[in-house]
Amino acid sequence: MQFLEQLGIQTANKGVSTGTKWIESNGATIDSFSPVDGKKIGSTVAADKAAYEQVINQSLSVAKEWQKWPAPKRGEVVRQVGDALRQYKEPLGKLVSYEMGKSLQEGYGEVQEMIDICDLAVGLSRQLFGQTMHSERPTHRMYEQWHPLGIVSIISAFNFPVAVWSWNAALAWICGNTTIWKPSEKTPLCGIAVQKIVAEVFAKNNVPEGVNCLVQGAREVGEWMSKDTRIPLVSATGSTRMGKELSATVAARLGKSLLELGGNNAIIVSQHADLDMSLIGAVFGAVGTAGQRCTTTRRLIIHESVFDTFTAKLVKAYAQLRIGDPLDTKNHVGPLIDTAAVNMYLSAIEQCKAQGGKFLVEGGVVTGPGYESGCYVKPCIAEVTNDLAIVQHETFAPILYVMKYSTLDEAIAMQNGVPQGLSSAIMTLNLREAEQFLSAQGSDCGIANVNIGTSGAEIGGAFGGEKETGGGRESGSDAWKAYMRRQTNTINWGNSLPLAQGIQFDL
Ligand code: UN1
Repeated sequence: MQFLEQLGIQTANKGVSTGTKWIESNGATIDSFSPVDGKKIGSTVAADKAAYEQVINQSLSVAKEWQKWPAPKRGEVVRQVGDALRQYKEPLGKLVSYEMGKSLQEGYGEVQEMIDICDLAVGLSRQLFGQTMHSERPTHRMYEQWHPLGIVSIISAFNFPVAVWSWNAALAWICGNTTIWKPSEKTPLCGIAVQKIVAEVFAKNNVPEGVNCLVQGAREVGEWMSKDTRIPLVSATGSTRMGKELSATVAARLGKSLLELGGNNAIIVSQHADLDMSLIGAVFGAVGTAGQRCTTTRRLIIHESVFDTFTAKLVKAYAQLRIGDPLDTKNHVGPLIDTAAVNMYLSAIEQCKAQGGKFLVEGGVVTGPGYESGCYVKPCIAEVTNDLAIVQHETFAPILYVMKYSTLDEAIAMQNGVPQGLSSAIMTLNLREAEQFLSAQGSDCGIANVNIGTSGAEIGGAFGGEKETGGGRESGSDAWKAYMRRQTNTINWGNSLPLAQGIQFDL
């Protein structure tokens, strides 16, 4: 396949790198199979402890030097990374689509998201602002400044195999940190492709070897990182279960973690909604990325007066969905990541039925020519109540739960009545409803939208959520502060030393 060649992906690829150098490792072989056609794309090698140590030591040895680069100079390098990603958008988008299974449109969208964060980071590199305060003492000045942390490790998930890494990496670099990336072991080749693109830009700019590192591996490598006191910040995307373990380990050494975990996102469809517009938001939210986004719409909370009309529209729209090869732009829905995910989808459907869910659109595995990988499933819709155990749980698959409400208070309570708190939306043309949803007593999520679905957040806003979503914020707004340490400075430019709080201490 031409895109693999363009990206320098081979049949066998080393998996540990400090930039331009690729390090030998005796770790396990990680094979990458495409969920699109079940074929093996290539393989890589996980880091063993020695290779991991080599990476950490190299990264540590250059951290101080990189910090001395003025932030706008680091930003200039990130600007060039963005340009390189523009050049590689087509092959990289195709690899994302082929290795992960999302539609080609979404594969390109993911690379676009990388380009967008680079642009944002370039501007930010001149805006790492601290505040100044007025001192209570005469001839004193107070201000705060932001310093780099050191090494930032980034653990990313298969569903956004490149974009979420870039949100972290682009900001971490302009903030003066080095990064060590552990991509998902389900999408390792995306990591290799990106490593090569960035290495070329970094080398051209004489960025020290070790600022951008790659460490392939499974859970074990993540554990090394969480225990490693040389890594001040571990940023991780994945399941709530993983996040709970990782954050406990990082907290035990008083390190920082930045978590982006599960969502159980709902759209409230009010009787005052534009139903045609709501339909697009709901269907894309539920079936985009085959239901494998953290921001996927998992629940629709529909006003009882429009429930039948809206669910009829949904059922009709689902009948038109084309499931198949995501690289063929005629298709809407690609495969799930692997057959383990298919089994979880099937088990969730079983549990939903056993708990009383009534299917309006039946699910099931798609078989036949073109579906040999066994990873293609039918997006389905079940009518439920919010309290069902399966509805409270995030299943990474295109299963949409619909439920009825009669008052907005009740709808908001249902929207908030799950353990997760990532994204939420209301479809309404009624100002009072919209504002109530956005008020402090409204949605409890990190993201709350009006007349937009739950997925597809832009890079400029802070991304993340509350409760079991983990509380972290990445990408825009002031999320950069997570990658720096704050220092408060008080300077006395007078000729006496008055103490704060009026304390007298004379010698
Ligand atoms: C994720 O699913 O982990 O808002 C990230 C969105 C995308 C990012 C999703 N911009 O759907």
